[in-house]
Amino acid sequence: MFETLSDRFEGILTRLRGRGRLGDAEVAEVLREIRVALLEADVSLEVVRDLLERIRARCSGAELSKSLTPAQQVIKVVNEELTATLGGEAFHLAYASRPPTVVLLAGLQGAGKTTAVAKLARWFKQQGRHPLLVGADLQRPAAVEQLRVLGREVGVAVFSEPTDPVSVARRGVEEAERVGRDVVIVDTAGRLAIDEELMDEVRRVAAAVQPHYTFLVVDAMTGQDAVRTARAFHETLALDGVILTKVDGDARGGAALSVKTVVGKPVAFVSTGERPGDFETFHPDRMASRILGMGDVLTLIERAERAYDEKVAEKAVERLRAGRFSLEDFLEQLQQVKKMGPLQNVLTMLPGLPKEVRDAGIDEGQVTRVEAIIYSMTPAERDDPAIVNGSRRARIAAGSGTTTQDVNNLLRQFKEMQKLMRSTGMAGMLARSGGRRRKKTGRAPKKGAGSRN
Ligand SMILES: Nc1nc2c(ncn2[C@@H]2O[C@H](COP(=O)(O)OP(=O)(O)OP(=O)(O)O)[C@@H](O)[C@H]2O)c(=O)[nH]1
Ligand SMILES: [Mg+2]
Repeated sequence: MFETLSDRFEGILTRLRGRGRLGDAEVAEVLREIRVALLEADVSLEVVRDLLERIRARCSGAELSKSLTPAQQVIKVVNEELTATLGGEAFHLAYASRPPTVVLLAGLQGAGKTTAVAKLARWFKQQGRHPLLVGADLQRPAAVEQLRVLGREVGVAVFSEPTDPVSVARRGVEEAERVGRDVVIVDTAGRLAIDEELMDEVRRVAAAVQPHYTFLVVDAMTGQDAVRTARAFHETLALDGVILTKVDGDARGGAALSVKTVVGKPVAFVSTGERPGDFETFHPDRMASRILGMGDVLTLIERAERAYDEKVAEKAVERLRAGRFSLEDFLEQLQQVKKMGPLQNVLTMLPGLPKEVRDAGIDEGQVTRVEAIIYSMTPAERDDPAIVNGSRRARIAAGSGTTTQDVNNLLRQFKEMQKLMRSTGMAGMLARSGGRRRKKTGRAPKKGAGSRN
């Protein structure tokens, strides 16, 4: 999501950086370009107007700071206003003082409700909660079974019975109370379009369980339709927020940017893929930075903290510092990074990554080949790749089912990487990102890749 918009913005901002003083004409030109970029990204007209007006007002006068260049000022203003448009603060979920906290998910057919129920359950588990899933979609015979499969995958129990949605939902909450679950997530039936029957059913379910949170699940790929759907649902079902799914597809981002302004409720979570872990809290500020090509370091650090094995990370940093980073360490790091999700997703979050590199993409098959090659090396070779001579190369290639060319490439790239790490001081970088995080959360630094030095 947001690729095209992000490319556009990068172009606009790069040109801007080359400028000195910005006159009214220049500001007007930049605003025009931003407008085109937003409309292309399928952002609703109303939102574009509103956003541009706020940027214009702030760029043409009062708050210009002396410490920033004109271009930096414009970028700062755009970043802040974009953040506001995306909802400002990240969604904060407050638990019911008397558990269970009841969460209801609604939405059109195929939007990703059932998948999101399971993902949300996993998210709650990571917050230390004990959810129960309730299958109140009795429309499709397979719907409850689908939920049970997903529930098993994330290790969360599912309650359902073949009665009617309202009674299932009510009894589901009672069951949670009985067995001491502190969160209940109710999955409901979808329809092809908004019709009275659908609204009526979901309204009755809501009335029966009085959810603390009602989230609408919408498919980001449907663009402005998603926003219209959200508005219609909000009129009958007092929403608390939106769960935007399939943002891993080629959605242009218009929905994410329009929901808050048009519906008045923020995007609370985004679903970024089909796997249970592809789900996260929506952070407007990070998203804005990502759109502006500033990367998304915080999300990356958070994911790294979740996925990284502390001991492995510690060892790697030690060895990096000592200039003893070997292919063995590299292999371990590769496996850690793979745990963070598809490499392509990780790549798009890196700040300042040249567009060509991002577009070239990562060939996951290539990663598997690299692993195979390292597995075929002896410990001594992994420790000191310089000893890998011609006959060793041939042996490694044969052992890994690759060619000597592949082995050569890896060894060359590894050597370049070692050089790069020495010159950029990777260890120092890790320490810095940890410092940022510390400040933000006010917690003592956690031990892990993101905060080690
Ligand atoms: N790529 C991608 N696919 C997703 C995402 N979320 C859901 N899907 C897929 O979308 C399809 C529909 O998801 P469901 O969770 O069954 O949708 P639903 O809203 O429960 O559908 P109904 O119960 O029929 O109304 C499934 O194939 C999911 O795997 C996502 O974030 N990214
Ligand atoms: Mg479903």
